[in-house]
Amino acid sequence: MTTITLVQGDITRQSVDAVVNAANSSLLGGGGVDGAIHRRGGPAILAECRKLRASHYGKGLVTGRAVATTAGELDAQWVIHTVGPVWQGPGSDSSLLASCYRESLRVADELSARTVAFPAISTGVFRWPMEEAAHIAVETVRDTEAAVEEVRFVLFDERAYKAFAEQIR
Ligand code: AR6
Repeated sequence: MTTITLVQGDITRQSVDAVVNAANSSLLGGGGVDGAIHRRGGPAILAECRKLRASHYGKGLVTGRAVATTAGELDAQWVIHTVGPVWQGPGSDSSLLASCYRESLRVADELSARTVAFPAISTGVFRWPMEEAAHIAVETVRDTEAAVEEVRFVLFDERAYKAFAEQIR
């Protein structure tokens, strides 16, 4: 059974087996968590992402899917890159956001990762409303059968932390 924990802070400072990155389909970096992970993790992560683009992921990573690379200099073994959906307003398809959590856990299980840190996927540049994103994140992790022992949601600010805390009460 997977235990859910919450931390307010910077995901690049966590000691875990796998850190999940809220990437974009290019896999070649960006702002937000993605920028922070590549900055602190160093060039080894981008080098592996480029190899993925040159092999199985020629067109990039599809929204809702996940793929792992080294974690470079982070205090983790792997970064699991996933691409969240962009908020399109009310009626946006939340199944793609749920898929990010499910697919990341599937990849984590394949790697035998026991501890996995997630950011609040899609709630920054991709604009998904925090309360709804927190609900989808927690519900999906709860409903997913995984061998992962700990899912740690790492929330950047108090607003995000409170939204997730509301979901695990
Ligand atoms: N640790 C934990 N959470 C963070 C950190 C951090 N160091 N930095 C930001 N957050 P975002 P998205 C929070 O924009 O919405 C990138 O350019 C942030 O406050 O990183 O999925 C990618 O390349 C927010 O709550 O990801 C894509 O193009 C959450 O992480 C695009 O942004 C997610 O914000 C992905 O957008």
